[in-house]
Amino acid sequence: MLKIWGRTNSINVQKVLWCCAELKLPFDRVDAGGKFGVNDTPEYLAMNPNGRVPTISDDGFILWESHAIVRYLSHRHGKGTLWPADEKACADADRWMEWYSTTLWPPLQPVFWNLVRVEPAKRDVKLVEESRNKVAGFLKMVEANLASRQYMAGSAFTMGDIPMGVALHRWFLLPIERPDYPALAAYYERLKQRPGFAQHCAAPLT
Ligand SMILES: N[C@@H](CCC(=O)N[C@@H](CS)C(=O)NCC(=O)O)C(=O)O
Repeated sequence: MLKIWGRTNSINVQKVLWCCAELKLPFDRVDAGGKFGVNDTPEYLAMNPNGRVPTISDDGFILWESHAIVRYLSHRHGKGTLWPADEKACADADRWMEWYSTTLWPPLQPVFWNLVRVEPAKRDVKLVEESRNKVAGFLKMVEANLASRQYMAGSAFTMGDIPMGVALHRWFLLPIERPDYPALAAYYERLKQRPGFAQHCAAPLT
């Protein structure tokens, strides 16, 4: 059976758990990272020298990096659904996953980190405001993309919606000023209806 190492409040672990739920894949999960430790042990580092969560073992095949895992599982078990049959739709979904990593998450991470994980007196307020502004600007692109489609890569839910969904959950729950993006808000509501999101990704931010 598929084994997943990672704490459930990690954005990167949540992507993998949601992906498994969409694919109806059973798995065993081991708490790791944060207060659980484990990811600094020699055994874990032998699997994942990056020392981060998530890591998976698929019958002994070890893989880490959340997007690589989502792509692997989607390709293996979700051809025609999470992994679109149409090559162009597939590249489109993949593009948004890359964009999350290179563009959206780098400024969203410090907003999340400062407002959720750092005690108020130690927050970098200037960085939060600069980053909040950048995120708002970047999400305008997503708002435009969603003006003509229900999901990031077209009319169907794909792997490209998983990183976007967990990022938007943080954006909508953080105590920050947000521009009004109606297509984005409707999209987030659609994602919230998905049982896999509700089960693994909808918790308050911790
Ligand atoms: N690019 C990696 C990032 C992994 C990562 O930074 N994971 C965080 C949790 S979201 C982590 O392991 N933090 C250390 C810890 O939890 O102890 C991925 O997408 O899997």
